Amino acid sequence: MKVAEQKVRGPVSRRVTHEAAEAGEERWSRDAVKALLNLPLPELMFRAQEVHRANHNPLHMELATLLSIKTGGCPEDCGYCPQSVHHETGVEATKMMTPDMVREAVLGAKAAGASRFCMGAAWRAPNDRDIEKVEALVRVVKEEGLEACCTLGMLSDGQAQRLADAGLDYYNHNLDTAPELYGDIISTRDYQDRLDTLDSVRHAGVKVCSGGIVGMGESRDQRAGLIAQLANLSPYPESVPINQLVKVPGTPLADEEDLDPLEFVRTVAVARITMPKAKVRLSAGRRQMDDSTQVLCFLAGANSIFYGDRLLVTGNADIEADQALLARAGMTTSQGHA
Ligand code: SAM
Ligand code: DTB
Ligand code: SF4
Repeated sequence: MKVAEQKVRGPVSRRVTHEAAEAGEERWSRDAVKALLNLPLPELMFRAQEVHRANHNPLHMELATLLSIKTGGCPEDCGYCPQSVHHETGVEATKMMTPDMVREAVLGAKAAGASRFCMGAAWRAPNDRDIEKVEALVRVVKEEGLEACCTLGMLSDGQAQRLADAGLDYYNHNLDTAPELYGDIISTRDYQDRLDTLDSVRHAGVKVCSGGIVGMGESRDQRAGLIAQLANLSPYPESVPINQLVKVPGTPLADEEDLDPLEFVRTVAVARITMPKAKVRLSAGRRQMDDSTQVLCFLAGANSIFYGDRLLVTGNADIEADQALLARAGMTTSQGHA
């Protein structure tokens, strides 16, 4: 089958395991993904462009704005994250935002041209009282006419259903890295917990947003392992954020070596080829990336960016700089030409 013809297919499985991929119940083997990552760059970019153009308007860029609705004080020990209580990063824990605070942020994002609004909370897993409050926040986003996304940690089936009933469009929960590296980065939950939450989200009828982080010291083979896991979800995620590690002082990964930017571009291209219809989002790390690398990522098939002055607690690329970059590249957003 030609890569451009790869389709989302097959029934939604109730329990996805990473052992299933290793047992061969998969569309994309790690070796096949690695073979794509190993292609000469001109060949890889051509293949990614073919798939991108067969499935999307290559000029269009989605703008998604993030808001941290409950910051810091998280009991998990994710090695990359400034919001964990296990790391001394100077991030102050806050209470959850009110619907009025969220509405103000949504109106700002809408005025700046965003079409998707993603609310993040520094929780291991919300409790049912938290979910009730988030339902009200989802309704605020929907009232203002934006797509609503949340990232709140692990969810039960019932919690995912309540968010679905409130109108949630997407739930973000990243696999973050390859299964065998996961335990070196996070010890307080495991890979299967992540897959189980994605399963609950999928079964509640909420679209899945799941991706990972590049630049945490992983090998090319391990980047292939992450992409194969995502691409073998059945169906694969509708939205795939590819984050470059933001090195925050005080986190265990603060001094990680810089990754060759072309490795990041390759990862985006392979996400595009293996998940043809997904929105592939060039996510965290754009502030630290030069314009040319970002444009290479657009050419490799990235068709969404986080847009707004902040990610969750760290700074993002400036809105004016993004508008200028999209205009220079001749690209459009849902508001028309940038
Ligand atoms: N607490 C929830 C969870 O972990 O699922 C939701 C928020 S959490 C901050 C969402 C995602 O942000 C993480 O899974 C990770 O992929 C990404 N992230 C966190 N810190 C990052 C960093 N320093 N650089 C890049 N991505 C990061
Ligand atoms: C995702 O994949 N990246 C976003 C979002 N989902 C929630 C978070 C990036 C966080 C970057 C570091 C920070 O500001 O906390
Ligand atoms: Fe907590 Fe999420 Fe940060 Fe992990 S990534 S420490 S779960 S906020």
